[in-house]
Amino acid sequence: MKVALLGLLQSGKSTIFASLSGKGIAPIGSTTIEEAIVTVPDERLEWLTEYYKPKKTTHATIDCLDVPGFNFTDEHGRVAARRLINQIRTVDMLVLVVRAFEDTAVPAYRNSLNPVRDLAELRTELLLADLELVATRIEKLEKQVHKPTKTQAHDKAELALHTKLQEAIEAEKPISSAIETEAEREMIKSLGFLTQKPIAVAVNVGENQLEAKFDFGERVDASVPVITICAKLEFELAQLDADSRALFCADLGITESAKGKFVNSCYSALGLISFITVVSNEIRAWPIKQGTIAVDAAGKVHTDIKRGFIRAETFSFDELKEHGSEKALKAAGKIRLEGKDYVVQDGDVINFRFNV
Ligand SMILES: Nc1nc2c(ncn2[C@@H]2O[C@H](COP(=O)(O)OP(=O)(O)O)[C@@H](O)[C@H]2O)c(=O)[nH]1
Ligand SMILES: [Mg+2]
Repeated sequence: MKVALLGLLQSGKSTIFASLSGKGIAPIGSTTIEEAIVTVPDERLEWLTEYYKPKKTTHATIDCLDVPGFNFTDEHGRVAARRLINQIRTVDMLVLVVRAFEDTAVPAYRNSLNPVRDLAELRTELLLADLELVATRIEKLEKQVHKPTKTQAHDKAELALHTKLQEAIEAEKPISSAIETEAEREMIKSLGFLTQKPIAVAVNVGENQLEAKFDFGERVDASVPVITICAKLEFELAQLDADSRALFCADLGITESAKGKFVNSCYSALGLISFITVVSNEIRAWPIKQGTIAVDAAGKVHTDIKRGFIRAETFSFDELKEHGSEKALKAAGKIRLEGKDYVVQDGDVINFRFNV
């Protein structure tokens, strides 16, 4: 899963990226996209590792991109932003970072601090970038549909779809709101429209705003996760060892790490949950879409397991923790044998039975 951190100049993306990845902070003015693998924290895996003592524990990971800040206030900045936007069309989702922290040492975008306006500007620019792509495609298709080629019927359908998408964007609606069928989704898949992707919003707050809640009103759909992070503080915390970090967090009243918030917002925006396998001395978490059935979950682990699927021996992590041991769990009848169509739940610990 690939996630891009996007935002206006100096909103704190690189600082957030550094605290998530443990890497250094990209210098201000950098023009290249940085990439890092972020481990998904999961307390359940720590507990299971303690219990089963496997040789290896494998966390899920998120591939994270730090995209240089956009500056739409001049032509040079707009050109640079457009180039960067076209480089991230294959990512799975966007985390839009907006600045809310006050600091006279860091110049504010458009000379004033205004997270609501900044988010609106960012989203408008993403719409414009998609509009440009739609317009180019329409221009090409309009020529193509008149030719009696094998693809003529498909070209006509695609032209109709793009015309609908253009109308949506002109009404300031994201592409995602205009897609109605799987066939439509398939037709535009390779174009990578940014406003078709799930988003989360990360508000970068000051140290005195840790408790602040941000409401973007109707500008942000209720389904979009909005999180607050104090990037500067998180970066400092990331430099400490685990014990001192825990002390500082307790002192500051921080109950959830920036990494935890960030990962949860991504899982929520993408509709992901995790199941866990404990096999051949390895404990591993597997992210899947909510609603995935057992046989497809098996396919994530190995195509052979999917093909030879017999049953999914399943229990929930919470129940194991509650009963204290697998033996007690079994005695309580909490270990289930599920079939192919069982809808996998978050925190299921699954042992797939299969033959090949
Ligand atoms: N006071 C304060 N400064 C911050 C915070 N986050 C970032 N900064 C500063 O803002 C500037 C821009 O941050 P950076 O992460 O490079 O922003 P980017 O352009 O979005 O990547 C740097 O000088 C940071 O030290 C924060 O939470 N509080
Ligand atoms: Mg940066």
